[in-house]
Amino acid sequence: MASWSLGKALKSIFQGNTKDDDQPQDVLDVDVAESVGDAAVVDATEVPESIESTSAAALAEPVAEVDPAPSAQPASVPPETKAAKTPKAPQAPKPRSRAVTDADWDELEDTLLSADFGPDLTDSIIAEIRGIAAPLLMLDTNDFQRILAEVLEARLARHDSTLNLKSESGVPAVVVVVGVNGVGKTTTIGKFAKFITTRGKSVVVGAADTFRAAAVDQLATWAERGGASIVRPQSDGQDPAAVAYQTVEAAIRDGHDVAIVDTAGRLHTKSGLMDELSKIRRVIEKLAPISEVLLVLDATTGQNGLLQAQAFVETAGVTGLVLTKLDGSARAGFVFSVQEQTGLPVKLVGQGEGIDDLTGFTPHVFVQQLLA
Ligand SMILES: Nc1nc2c(ncn2[C@@H]2O[C@H](COP(=O)(O)OP(=O)(O)OP(=O)(O)O)[C@@H](O)[C@H]2O)c(=O)[nH]1
Ligand SMILES: [Mg+2]
Repeated sequence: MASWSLGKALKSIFQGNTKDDDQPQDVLDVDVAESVGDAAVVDATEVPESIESTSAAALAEPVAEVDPAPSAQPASVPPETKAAKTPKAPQAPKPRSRAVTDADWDELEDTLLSADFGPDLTDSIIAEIRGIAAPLLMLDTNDFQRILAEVLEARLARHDSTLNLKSESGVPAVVVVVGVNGVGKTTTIGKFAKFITTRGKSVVVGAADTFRAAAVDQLATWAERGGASIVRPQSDGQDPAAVAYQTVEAAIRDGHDVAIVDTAGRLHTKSGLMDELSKIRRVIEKLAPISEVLLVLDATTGQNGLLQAQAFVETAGVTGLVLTKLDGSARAGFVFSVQEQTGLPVKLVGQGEGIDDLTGFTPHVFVQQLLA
């Protein structure tokens, strides 16, 4: 687990009143919420009725914070206690406004760079925040946090994270999962299957990673955890495209709602292996349209992940990204740069090795978690 946290680092920027401690504080106390809008207006916690073509917000529900149950009241209250007034809760002091200093901007720059935003994105985010902050002259900590959150959220929201899982009568939604070796494809398929089956849809997974015998058993284990059926290769090392075809065929025959095809990890630089993905797609499309081609990226790989993304986008017809291993990683900047540089939306986020450690991607929820 990383000891450095982006959320804490971002929160600590623009704290204190180093420059203006001696100035009168009510000179210009701007309520930025009115000027830039309140970043917290979106309710991302609504659970859609159906997962078909639904926003991945459903997967991203933050665990509702529930107030602890009120403790039982005593049966009778002594008279002196009845008369006693409830002491007022101490009020948090109002944050004091001050100008943003060069030191604040430097701190923000260092923080974003440390979190893997990369120099270009860091510059552009800071320029945007400066543009909003400049006319306001004096800000307090809350204003600064709100502007930061709004800028980050708006950038993420430029991309549509809606998962396309529409199945038509007799034709399943087909999802193909691709990526380099070890990024978390098979694990993600298990978690994704669980999410879908939990919502009453049936799933079949196809073991089109025929490269390693163990890969089939690994997928079988995840399929069982996720409540999905599995189509295995009919012989060792069978053509992956044939397994993909049989998977969709079985989905149609058995009336499954969703078919998810696992593929072998492959180096994005090996053109022969990349061509194999095109073949898998062509063969599937003889039976059903492909709803999603999800590229899984390991969020801890940083810039190399971007190179992978560019290669897969060209050859595999990727429709969305899954970022795995974001748990315990300080590299949230990767999420921003990968979306901006590939133009592809992040649709799912893996945050652990457990069956439930997959969430959808909702910019508002993601940024609130970052700044928490
Ligand atoms: N911490 C963490 N580990 C993950 C996550 N997703 C996958 N892993 C781990 O990453 C490792 C590789 O996962 P796999 O699902 O086998 O990856 P793969 O892409 O299918 O690998 P190949 O089929 O060999 O290309 C396993 O040890 C997983 O437990 C995640 O979100 N967080
Ligand atoms: Mg695998």
